[in-house]
Amino acid sequence: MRIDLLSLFPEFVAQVAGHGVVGRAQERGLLSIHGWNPRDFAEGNYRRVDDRPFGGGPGMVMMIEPLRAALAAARAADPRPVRVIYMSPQGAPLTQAKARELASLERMVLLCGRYEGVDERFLQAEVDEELSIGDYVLSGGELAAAVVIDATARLLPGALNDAESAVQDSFEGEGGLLDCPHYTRPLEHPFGTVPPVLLSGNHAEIAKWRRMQSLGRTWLRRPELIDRDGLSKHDRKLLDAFLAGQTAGPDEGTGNPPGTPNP
Ligand code: 9D3
Repeated sequence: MRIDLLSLFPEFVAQVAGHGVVGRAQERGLLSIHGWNPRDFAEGNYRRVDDRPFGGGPGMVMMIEPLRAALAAARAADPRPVRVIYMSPQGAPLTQAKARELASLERMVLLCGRYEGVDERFLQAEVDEELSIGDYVLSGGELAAAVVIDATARLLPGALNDAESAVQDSFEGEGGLLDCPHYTRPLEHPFGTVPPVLLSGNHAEIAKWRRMQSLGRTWLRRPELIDRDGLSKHDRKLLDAFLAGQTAGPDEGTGNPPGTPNP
């Protein structure tokens, strides 16, 4: 996959994308990221990329021409058709399903706005879709583009190691439940004990406990992700057992999550 960034700070995004899974995907040749700075395509001594909004008001608006020229250069750098995405608070929310869709593309352009935004005529003429990463205010589209790149790159075939893929498969297979709690050494610590079931060696019981934790935490923390009536009979029993453990009284100081049987 090839990603072209249109940004006044393209090296900022490339920096974020140089580490971890995304960096490795680039090293493995699964992904290439190319930055284009509209400032390099701006005319005149001042190389203006923004101007005051018609109608007045605060802030500045990114001008059409530097963006148009930068996008034309990005398009011309590769013959394959490209999806042009504007990172914008007005966009559709990024979801895992959207990340999967984007990971299936051969190319995309991520346009990052600064100031108050981009001249609407450029968006109408050149942009295929707008994406937001959530309902909070950022200072520009660059961090949002980095999020899209991260979520997308890890879905490219070969980007993850076997261990990482196993985790991801189970997450996607669980239909969007939250993860269960995790523990590692030391076994004994002033902060609490480890749920005994995890030390039992009984893999069926461990899987059952983890599933119960995932169901219970999702129910408590993100109820909109779970449809109790849509659960299988088995899952409904696990959720009920979790919730019964919730109200069964103190955990006797173990600090274990609710639903963990005390020995
Ligand atoms: C304070 C400025 N706001 C005036 C009412 C509008 C505004 C303009 C530009 C708010 C944020 C931004 C910059 N944000 C992005 O470019 C952005 C973004 C975001 O802020 N939140 C979530 N997703 C995204 S994607 C791009």
